[in-house]
Amino acid sequence: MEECAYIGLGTNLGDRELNLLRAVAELGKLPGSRVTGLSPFYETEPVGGVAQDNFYNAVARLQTSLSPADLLERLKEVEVKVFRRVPSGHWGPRSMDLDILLYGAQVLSGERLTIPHPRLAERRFVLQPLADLDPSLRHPSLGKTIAELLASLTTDERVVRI
Ligand code: PH2
Ligand code: MG
Ligand code: MG
Repeated sequence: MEECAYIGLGTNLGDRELNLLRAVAELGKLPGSRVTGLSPFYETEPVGGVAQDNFYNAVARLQTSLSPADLLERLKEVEVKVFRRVPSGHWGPRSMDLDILLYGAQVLSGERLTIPHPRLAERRFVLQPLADLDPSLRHPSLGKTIAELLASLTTDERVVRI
């Protein structure tokens, strides 16, 4: 069965725009998957207290027959093999971070994978590009739309469309 998944992309090392473009191309090559939407790219202030360079963030929509666990495994493989991502400490700089934000209306919480992404609702750098793709999309456990979550954010982290 196919599902519609939303993947968050983030990079703050190397050529950030090229990294995003390469990551989208890699998503399109995943088995049983095709990219059906891509948000604008944003330059965003780092969130989480680690002093580091600004990120470029975007969100891609992926129609996929991969299960959540298989999709996660494939995304990790792209991070490591294509982007040579190395451990940089919790929330440190990264050449590419690929996170499953939503997977259809599924809600699951395991040791390796929690869907929806647990910090989705707090992050402007995720909500803004998600809203660009579909503002009426509903968060399956909070019951609010992406547009509502974005409107209720109280933080003012800078998110600039490039
Ligand atoms: N990712 C993090 C931590 N902080 N900040 C921004 N602006 N963009 C990110 O993608 C990001 C972050 C951990 O995954
Ligand atoms: Mg992340
Ligand atoms: Mg990640």
